[in-house]
Amino acid sequence: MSDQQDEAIAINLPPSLKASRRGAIAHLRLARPDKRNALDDITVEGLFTFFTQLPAAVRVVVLTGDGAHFSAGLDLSEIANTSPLLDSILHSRMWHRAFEAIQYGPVPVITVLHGAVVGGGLELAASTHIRIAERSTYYGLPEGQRGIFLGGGGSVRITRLIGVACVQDMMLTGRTLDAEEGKIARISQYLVDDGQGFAKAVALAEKVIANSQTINFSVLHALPRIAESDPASGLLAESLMAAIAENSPEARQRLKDFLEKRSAKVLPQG
Ligand code: 1HE
Repeated sequence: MSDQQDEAIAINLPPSLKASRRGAIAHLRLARPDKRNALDDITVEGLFTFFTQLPAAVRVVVLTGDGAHFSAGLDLSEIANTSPLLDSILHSRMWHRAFEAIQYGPVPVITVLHGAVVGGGLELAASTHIRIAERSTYYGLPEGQRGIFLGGGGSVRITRLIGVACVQDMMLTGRTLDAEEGKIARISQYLVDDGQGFAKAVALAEKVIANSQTINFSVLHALPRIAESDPASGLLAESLMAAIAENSPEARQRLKDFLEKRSAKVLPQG
């Protein structure tokens, strides 16, 4: 990534989101640090716009938050006044639509976490594929204390990541997890020192880009659905996906390269 220039991405985004591209890596920033990257409607809609309008040249997205915190979650000022029940349902469904566009979007998303990763901020992070936590990171679900419930898919995605019991503890007691606890709980796959998250994300992004697009697609779209289906259907879907993948021209070439000793061996990483 180092010898390439940042380019603008021609997608119309709200001021709370900033996007740029360097080669095949897009960098999307939550850019509302004065409100601790609280997610208001315009930002959530902007996330949907971004992930549904990505240029084809983008093969991976790195998501970060400006300022001292990744995200303080839902912008509470937007729900402070009562609204008709249906509006609240549609509001939550709007979040679902945006985060679905991330989880089942066109490319893998690597998120760099730091500071508060709270409520809807954690729901956003949970809809991405790889999470790198810097040591300053802490996780909270203060919905319980605010008298509200999860609404951005956390009941499904966060419980699948860390289990119902852990989410219940966080919501009932207001417990926060620090970065190490979050790694043990499997919120983040990586834990790095403060300030190191972006470089780590770029290094991982380059590995992701080196894969075949068929494989990245299957890991994003087939794998989680197979994991959630009944075992018999899952096994059949796995066989179908395996056949599609291994008969792709990319796989043929990669297998030949390995057998003719042109590609790297699998060695432990230091
Ligand atoms: C906000 C929000 C917000 C900050 N909505 N405005 N989320 C929460 O319950 C977390 C609430 N926020 C906090 O606990 C703290 O702000 C932080 C620990 C994240 C950061 O503390 P700090 O001292 O750095 O900042 P601050 O002084 O608290 O906040 C700076 C400004 O951001 C301030 O506004 P200002 O006009 O007085 O400068 C805050 O009001 C504002 N701010 N967080 C609105 N969340 C789809 S359902 C999801 C449900 C949820 O996400 S519930 C979790 C909500």
